[in-house]
Amino acid sequence: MGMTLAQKIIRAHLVSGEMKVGSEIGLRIDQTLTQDATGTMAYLQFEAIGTEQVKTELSVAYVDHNTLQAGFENADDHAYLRTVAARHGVRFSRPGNGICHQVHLERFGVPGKTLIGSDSHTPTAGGLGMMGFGAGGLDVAVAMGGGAYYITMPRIIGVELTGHLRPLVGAKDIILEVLRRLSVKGGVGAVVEYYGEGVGTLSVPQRATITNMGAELGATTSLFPSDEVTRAFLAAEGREEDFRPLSPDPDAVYDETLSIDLSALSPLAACPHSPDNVKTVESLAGMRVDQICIGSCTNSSMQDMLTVAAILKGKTVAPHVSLSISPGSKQVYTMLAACGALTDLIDAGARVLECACGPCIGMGFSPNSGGISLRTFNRNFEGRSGTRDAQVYLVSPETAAASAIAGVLTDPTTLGEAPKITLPAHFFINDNLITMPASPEDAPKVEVLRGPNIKPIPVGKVPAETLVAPLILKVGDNITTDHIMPAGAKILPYRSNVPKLSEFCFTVCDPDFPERAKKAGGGIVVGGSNYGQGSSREHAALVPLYLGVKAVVAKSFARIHCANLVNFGIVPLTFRDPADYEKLSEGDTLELKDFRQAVAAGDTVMLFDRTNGAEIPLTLAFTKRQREILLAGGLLNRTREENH
Ligand code: MIC
Ligand code: SF4
Repeated sequence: MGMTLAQKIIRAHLVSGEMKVGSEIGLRIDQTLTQDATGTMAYLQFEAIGTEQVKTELSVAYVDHNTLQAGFENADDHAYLRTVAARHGVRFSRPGNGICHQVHLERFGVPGKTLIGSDSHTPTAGGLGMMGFGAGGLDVAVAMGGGAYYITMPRIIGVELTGHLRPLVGAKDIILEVLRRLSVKGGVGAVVEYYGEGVGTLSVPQRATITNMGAELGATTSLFPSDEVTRAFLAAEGREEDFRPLSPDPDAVYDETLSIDLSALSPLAACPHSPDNVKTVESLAGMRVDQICIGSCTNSSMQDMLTVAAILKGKTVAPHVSLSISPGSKQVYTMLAACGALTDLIDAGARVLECACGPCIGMGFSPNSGGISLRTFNRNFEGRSGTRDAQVYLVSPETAAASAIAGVLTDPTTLGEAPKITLPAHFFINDNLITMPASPEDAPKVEVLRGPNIKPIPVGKVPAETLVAPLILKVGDNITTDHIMPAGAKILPYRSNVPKLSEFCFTVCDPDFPERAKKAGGGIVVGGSNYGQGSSREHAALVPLYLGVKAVVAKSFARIHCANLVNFGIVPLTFRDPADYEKLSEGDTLELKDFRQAVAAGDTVMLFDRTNGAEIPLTLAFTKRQREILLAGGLLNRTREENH
């Protein structure tokens, strides 16, 4: 039986387990990346593990998230990252060099290799035929130390692309169509693999827009083949030697398939507050908009920026609209300047920002109260923009640019002729903002700088014999890590200061949660389905751990968050019968008898609600490895035990 491309790359990197859908496999990791908002924790953990030099082929530490320096915290963290990277064999991408996923695609991604990153959009690399996974910082730390990365062997969803996009319809519209069909849960447990004659019509950055937002499907990762388009991209980056052709076998068998005729697609928009709440732009056209943001790791390539510049050239942004543009990397930014397109953007009234995540993570540019913001980003979760009652719509750069001029949501295909853009055959290459690490001989002499904002990491505890704890919070379906541990310009500076961060935990759902949790000395959280979707931030586990959360009971969990809970010794439990969710109320006292025994070996544990007498069976779906981690009080404890 033929294999899909994902299966081939997995087979080539398999270090443990069986390639049977649903069973745990361990993968050898060739490259790692971190970004600053998750990187400080990742390197603190790497230091705690005690490995001197990274054992990967390549590891890069990026600074792209916490770039507004409204106090000393972010700058201190940057200095820590710069020095800890130099000390341990990690390349350092300085602030100003760009967004991790865009820069990694340009300068480091290699078809057929594996990459894990402490950021959920690491699957962007799938646009190059590289298998990228988002992971918690601790998993990245372990991989930097040469350890395997564990996932559940995914099923493969094959997406066949036929035809070609009409002018002014973008790659964003393709992935919004996939999201419309599959939903934010549709990719859970799966790799989404693209194939078919339509693939060859898409550039690498367009493919990367699509694989990037596979994260919003809940997918383990997404993948495109590596073909002549990939070769041309790598050649333009001066790295043709990294090219190798990769494709699925002609008789590859997919577990599920769907087919998209690119020629039939029209511009789409994901409406508030979920990336799968997709409607046609045509059906929403005419809606007044207040703000438009173009950029983010999803849509900030040279191709995107040139398209936007061509649409804006000679025009003016509507008087009531504020337009921000963040190019994805220094490479894109300098090329825009060199070809004059930057002038067109500035002249039209765009507020051009530095090449970083910026508004995507609420690092500035929050909309006005109740404001309508169109964004070319990948997430429109409630409150993420920094304005709680803002209404965020996710759209293509084409739609964003057309709407910026009109001042109302506008279908770009109604503009007439598509502007012609020409991409340079050779990109501008200057890696001067990537600092090489010290040599292994000089590394011990590097002083690692730690500012006062860096506080110790909380350590997990072993599960109680019998757990008796209050139900301190009950939430609904699709709770994101932005609900659990909000981000934004005010909170992100505390990513290496868990005690301070804890003041904001779950405040999007309930402003009193941190106080209540502290008073109760911790407890149990109950959630609905797809609990913990979204980002890879392990702070969504670390901070609840700090507040004393012992277990989370949910209908189902998102992959990365579930792994993070286990890594920090918080036990994720699922309802055997989802209807039992209704039987539990906030404030109830819950009892889990023989809890430790169940974590060690059981597949079921009975939850007894002492307040109303309900008895509810819960499932523990853990592998032997995960049970060992939980019994050790977390992965850090276990890895240290193994190393000493
Ligand atoms: C995000 O897009 O939510 C982030 C910010 O990039 C996160 C990482 C983080 O919380 O630092 C992600 O996607 O993993
Ligand atoms: Fe940065 Fe936004 Fe991409 Fe996250 S989704 S890495 S915040 S640009």
